Amino acid sequence: MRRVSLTQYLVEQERKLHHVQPELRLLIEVVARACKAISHAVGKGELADVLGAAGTDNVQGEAQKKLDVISNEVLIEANSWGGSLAAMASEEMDEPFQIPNEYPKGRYLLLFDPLDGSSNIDVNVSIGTIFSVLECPPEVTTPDEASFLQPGTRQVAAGFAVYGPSTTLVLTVGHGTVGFTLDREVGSWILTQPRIEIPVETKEFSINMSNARNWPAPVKRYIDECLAGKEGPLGKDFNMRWVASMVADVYRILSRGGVFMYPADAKHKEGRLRLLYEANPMSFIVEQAGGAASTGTQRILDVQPSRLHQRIGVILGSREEVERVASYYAAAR
Ligand code: AFP
Repeated sequence: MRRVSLTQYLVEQERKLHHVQPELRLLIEVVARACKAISHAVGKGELADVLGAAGTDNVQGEAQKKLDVISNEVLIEANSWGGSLAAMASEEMDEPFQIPNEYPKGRYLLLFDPLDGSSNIDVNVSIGTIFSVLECPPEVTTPDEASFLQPGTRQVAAGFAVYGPSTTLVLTVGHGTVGFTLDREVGSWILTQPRIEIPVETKEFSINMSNARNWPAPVKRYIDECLAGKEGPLGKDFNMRWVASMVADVYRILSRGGVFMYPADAKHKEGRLRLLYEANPMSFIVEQAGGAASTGTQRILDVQPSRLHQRIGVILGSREEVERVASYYAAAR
């Protein structure tokens, strides 16, 4: 089999399809390189004293882990000097990060969740990094929060890395979704899934069942029907998985189908997941793989963000099931 590296893949996209500009290619390569460094730190674990709490809270009042802070620093440092970016925004930082004056500014905005699945860091379960790329509005020289408040349809690239049994990188530049695996000895990302397609229907659902008492009626209806199995209205037995790292749950859905749900509910009124750092990039990736992503009442990618750290309800994965859940929301209105 011909081994295609990330660089080669991006150069080929640039040459054949002209939809990856050199500036965007450099940006994606730098993010992927930072993910390698984070993967390395994650892999060392206890040996490098990177586990445990950092002793600080992020803007959302969540206790930060040492690896949250390290991953954020790695991404900021790696992406400050390349000249592709106008600014960055991170789930772990209150305000947008401005590119230091000593470096040239570029046309893109980078958003990231440096280490998704923090609760899994100390227990050696898969975690990851999620990123999204937008164009900086043309008239803006010093991007502020408003510059980042663009609907997910405006993303020019999105991806995520999973630090699991193998280290993988899923990427879309708006022309399908592809996957790479890190060859750890060589230090190179190799294209291992040239075309990811989510099966249209599924028999697997992914939700935190401990929130059941708080769910809205349409979600309760759908999960009750899944649990009813062959004898129920859906006529098939379902399986359930919940890793509590969105990167790992979405990776599984990209590999073998399924539906992932973290809806807005009575406890998480706006939803639990972050629109700009989690929901938008994952929805872009899932749609590009033939799946669907909805809040229950609206396509996620069409949502106009109102705040940088906004949260939102998320239902994504196999198209048929996402549409079924959305139809239950419509019926309940
Ligand atoms: P963190 O990034 O704050 O660790 O949260 C992980 C996450 O945003 C997402 O990756 C999981 O799907 C979800 O939260 C898990 O939430 P619960 O702990 O409520 O199940």
